[in-house]
Amino acid sequence: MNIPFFTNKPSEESFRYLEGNKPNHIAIIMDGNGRWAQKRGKARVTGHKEGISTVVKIAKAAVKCKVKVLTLYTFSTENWKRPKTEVDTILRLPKEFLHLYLPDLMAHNIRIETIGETEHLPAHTREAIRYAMERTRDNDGLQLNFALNYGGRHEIINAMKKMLADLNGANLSLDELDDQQVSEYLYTAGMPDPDLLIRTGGEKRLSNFLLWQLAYTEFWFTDVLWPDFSEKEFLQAVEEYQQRKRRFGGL
Ligand code: V0D
Repeated sequence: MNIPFFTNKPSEESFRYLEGNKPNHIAIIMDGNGRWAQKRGKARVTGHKEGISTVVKIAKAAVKCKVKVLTLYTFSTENWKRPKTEVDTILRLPKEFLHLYLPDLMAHNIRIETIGETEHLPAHTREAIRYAMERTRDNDGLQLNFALNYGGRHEIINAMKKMLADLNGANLSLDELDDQQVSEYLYTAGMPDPDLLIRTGGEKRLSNFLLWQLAYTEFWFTDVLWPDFSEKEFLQAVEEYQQRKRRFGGL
């Protein structure tokens, strides 16, 4: 069957059919980088480096689909448990990414933001991120969120602490506390909840990602490892999303 939304060969042309039930916010767990490298007899870090080129490819695909927010799980609070050399290399990737792709991001009007405990990252990583946000802050196309040193339960605890402080300081009253209020205390304040979550690399779990925000999100899983993930699979996920009916708990 030929589905009118996308042709097999992605081109600017094929996007004119993309309409209706479009996802505003897509979140991705970019898994399988280490395994991609190991399969080729290379060090795991080779896979992480390969993974940054997929990031820019998918960001551009999201721009084409007119997605407003793309949130990528880049470094979890659990990732500190990995071997030190692997962690050190990963923490240098933001700089490498910007060196290679900042002009491309600017040309596509992409704004970089981060969510997570970025203040606990090494100074050189924080500096690269600060520079990225500063340079792209006037871009009003796609918002590209990197979840860095992010953990979903930690985010909720952090929100609870801020809420309790506001409660004590009488800036918040118990009766006005509802789910919209809680959302305002999360890192994602002001953003729509993700419509679609994609996880590459074959695992089917959340791994502490966006626990609150994914309450009604549609999930899409693939065995494809992140360095092999391409516009083709991304469009397939978006298209399948467009054909799903969302009920938000209703009928
Ligand atoms: C490793 C595959 C881009 C998944 C992609 C510090 C894991 C490559 C960034 C990045 C990582 C972050 C902030 C920014 C610009 C780029 C990145 C990390 C890991 C963790 F402003 N890729 N990337 N950051 N990987």
